[in-house]
Amino acid sequence: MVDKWYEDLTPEEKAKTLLLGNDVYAFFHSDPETCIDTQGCTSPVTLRQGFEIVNDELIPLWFKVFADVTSGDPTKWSDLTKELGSVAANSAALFFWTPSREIPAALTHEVMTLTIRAYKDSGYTQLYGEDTIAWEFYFFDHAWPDAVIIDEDDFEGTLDGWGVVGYERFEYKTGYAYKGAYSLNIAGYRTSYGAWKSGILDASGQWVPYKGQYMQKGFAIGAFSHAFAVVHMTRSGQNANNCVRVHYDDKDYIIRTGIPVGSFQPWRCCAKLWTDATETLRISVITGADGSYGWDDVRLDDIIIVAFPGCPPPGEQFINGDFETGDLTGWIVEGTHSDGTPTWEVRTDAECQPDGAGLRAWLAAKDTDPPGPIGCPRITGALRQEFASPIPVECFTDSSIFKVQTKWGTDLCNPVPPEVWQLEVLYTDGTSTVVDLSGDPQGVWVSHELKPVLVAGKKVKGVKFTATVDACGGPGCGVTEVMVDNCTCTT
Ligand SMILES: [Ca+2]
Ligand SMILES: [Ca+2]
Repeated sequence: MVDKWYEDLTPEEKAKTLLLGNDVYAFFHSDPETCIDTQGCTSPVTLRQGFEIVNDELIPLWFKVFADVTSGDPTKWSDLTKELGSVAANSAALFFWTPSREIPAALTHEVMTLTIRAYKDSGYTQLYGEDTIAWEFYFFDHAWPDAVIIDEDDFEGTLDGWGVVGYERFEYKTGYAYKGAYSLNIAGYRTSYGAWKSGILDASGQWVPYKGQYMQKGFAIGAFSHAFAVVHMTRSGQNANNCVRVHYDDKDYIIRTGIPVGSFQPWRCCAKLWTDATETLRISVITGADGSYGWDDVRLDDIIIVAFPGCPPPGEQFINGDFETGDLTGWIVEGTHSDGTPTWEVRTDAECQPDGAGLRAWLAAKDTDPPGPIGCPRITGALRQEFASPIPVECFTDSSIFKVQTKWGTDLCNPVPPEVWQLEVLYTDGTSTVVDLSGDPQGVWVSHELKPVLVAGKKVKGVKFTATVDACGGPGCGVTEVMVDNCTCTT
């Protein structure tokens, strides 16, 4: 099965090969960086990593795989240890390691030390030898609210901008679609006709896609923290373990087994991409079992390039946080007065902060608004702003600023405080941190520091002010009012 001796491997191949003894090796089927798009999966997901164990010793050996989560949450994993069974002397066998992990709610990066041990007995007590490799996992869901779809191609009557090098057939056709009615059909030549093979043997003797044949497309990916390619594939000739090879620049990932297991037909294969650059992504597939079967074609569909926010570039994240444009540019108002005008507006304030023209956002009930439970006209309105891209809480450092200034007041002749007066820090998962402003002293501007209230692990989407106020003053007596000014956020 193995077509090279360990001594013949390249340094790159040796780095990915475990050496359990002088004549005992383990070859992994995929590169030690696994990306999993959990969209549509039920928790926990079962992963599948194949590896070939070669036993060129003169005795049979028994093998066991262990994994130690060195960065991440080991309590979310199960079946990290597996007894694989034996390999006879001068033989090789294919094994699958199938751990499970609970699906996380946010982009998760975990690192393991994977160890394979060889034993001289079926009870796994007499150690023959062992070796380890660091393995990285990325879990994400391309449908999460903070996921940014850079590109999605499902070949519905178009090649969606993909070009091709080396394949004989490269066209959109009906059938085998993951999404819509069409998928991308790729096929190569018969090797007997003297053309390139789409598959080559790797160090373990397994077929992998040949890098010289590929489809390609350029992508500009901005300053995100992470980006991934998600590829759906089916009808892969006769090689049940075949998947795709994703390469760009000097990166070269081989992703061969269906991960996660059993959830998808076709298979879903994911790879980590670059960020903050424009590069050409290349995808190679094996057409047919090993490239020698001729017209065994494969079908790809729904290729998604998805990115997740990183820390924003330095600078103010609020638009018009001081309202000095004189209007509510950058802000979204929820609610209207009974006369149809928006609940929040921009007004001057003699006591406003000394910025610009002294303008601030303002809400109070109008005489025409319907009466509330205490008989006075009442209004409820919200003022919201969402940042250009969500900000992970981890981006806020000691030198970051995230604060707002608020004020509420009534006339002394009828001092009814706001029924509701609050600020929410909004997160991408739909939750928020509520800061109750109703207890603030009346009639003075209060600065609220928001960094201390942020919840670790979340991504900040924006802020929202909500007030319910009554207008109980008669003529000349004024109203209960709430105000916002000087919102600033720099990471
Ligand atoms: Ca399609
Ligand atoms: Ca202002």
